[in-house]
Amino acid sequence: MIKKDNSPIYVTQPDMPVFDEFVESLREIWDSKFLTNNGKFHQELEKRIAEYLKVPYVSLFSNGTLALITALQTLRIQGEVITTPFSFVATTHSLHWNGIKPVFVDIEEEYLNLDPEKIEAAITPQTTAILPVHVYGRPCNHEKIQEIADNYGLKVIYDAAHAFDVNHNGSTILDYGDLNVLSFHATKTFNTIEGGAIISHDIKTKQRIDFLKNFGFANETTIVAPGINAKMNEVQAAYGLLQFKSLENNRLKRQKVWEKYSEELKDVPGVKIPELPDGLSHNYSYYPALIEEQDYGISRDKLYDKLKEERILTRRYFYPLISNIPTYRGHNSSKLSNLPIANKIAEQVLCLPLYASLESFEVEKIISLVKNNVRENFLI
Ligand code: T4K
Repeated sequence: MIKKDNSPIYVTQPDMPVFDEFVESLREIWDSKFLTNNGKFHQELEKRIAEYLKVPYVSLFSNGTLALITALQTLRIQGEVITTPFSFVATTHSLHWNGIKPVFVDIEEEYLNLDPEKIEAAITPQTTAILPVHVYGRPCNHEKIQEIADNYGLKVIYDAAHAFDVNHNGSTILDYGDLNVLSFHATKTFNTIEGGAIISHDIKTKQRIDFLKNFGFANETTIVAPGINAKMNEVQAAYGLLQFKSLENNRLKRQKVWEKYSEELKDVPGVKIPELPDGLSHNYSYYPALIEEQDYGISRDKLYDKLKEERILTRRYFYPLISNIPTYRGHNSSKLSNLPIANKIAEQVLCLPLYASLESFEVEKIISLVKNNVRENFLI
């Protein structure tokens, strides 16, 4: 069966607010003639997000990448930073834009996050911070990471781009570390078209973040740092506020798709679904499946192509591995021998479509194609 209008099934689709309500907000912004620079909608959105996520301070940004770059500047991070190669390129690019050397450490096979057991061996006198990523919203081993950071006097900035509304053992994972960075890009479970935020734990830090994202202005005539322009505008903020109306409902819809995939794919030879840790209240933002060619019969890339032929546009998040792209592959820590697990996972991972408006016939179609490929190859 093909999608009704023959359009492709994307890996993700934005959750949209009600159009007429967005038009109403636009009218209000239009009439106010206040379009950006900490306007009414911006202030309200910071407040709403802080309440919803139960975090102390939120600073909104025009996108997650500028938020990451600014988070590093906020804490004056320099020298070397330990990070994971298994992420979206923006994680390491944020170091590059600050003149910081990334030092890649391998990931855990089970959770796909930075392996804390391997961090200490990568620390040098130049190391100033750790930049882990909660990949697909799966929490890092924060206790162990914090213990190492405390022992060596390092800062911890979490790239929490995928971790909006994820709680572990009853509290938000945005409590971990010194700063947390969120992305509100259109493909995220909470989106402001483009957007992002830094979550901080005290008002002084929030103030510094807010100066840095506004050219370094502390007031009309005082410029305290060479800040950048990374402000979220009123249209984005108004759009974000409308998302709260459907957040919970959309999460439940994604959970249903997640559970259906997991139930149907759990016994398919060569398809491994990384489990979620106990005690997790998840946002169900991505559905990574690991395709093991030997048992599945065809490679991950062949499956990707076959699904594409059927207009199902899955994504290989995160391939290529950041450490293998030309900008970073010259680093010592980028060697294959240093990152065997990340390299293996990057060759196997395929993210299946997952979003609230994905229809059940579409889910069925994806499942049956994934199942049929293995049957065809082994003639079972
Ligand atoms: N850290 C991490 C760990 C991240 O994953 C990201 C971003 C960042 C930092 C940086 O945050 P931002 O600066 O982006 O706020 C997408 C997103 O652009 C990117 O935000 C995201 N991670 C990354 C994982 O995914 P692409 O290059 O895969 O996007 P694109 O345009 O190919 O879209 C993916 C699919 O979504 C397409 O198949 C079509 C569909 N789509 C996309 C857009 C933009 C829609 O249906 N509607 C849309 O408006 O990077």
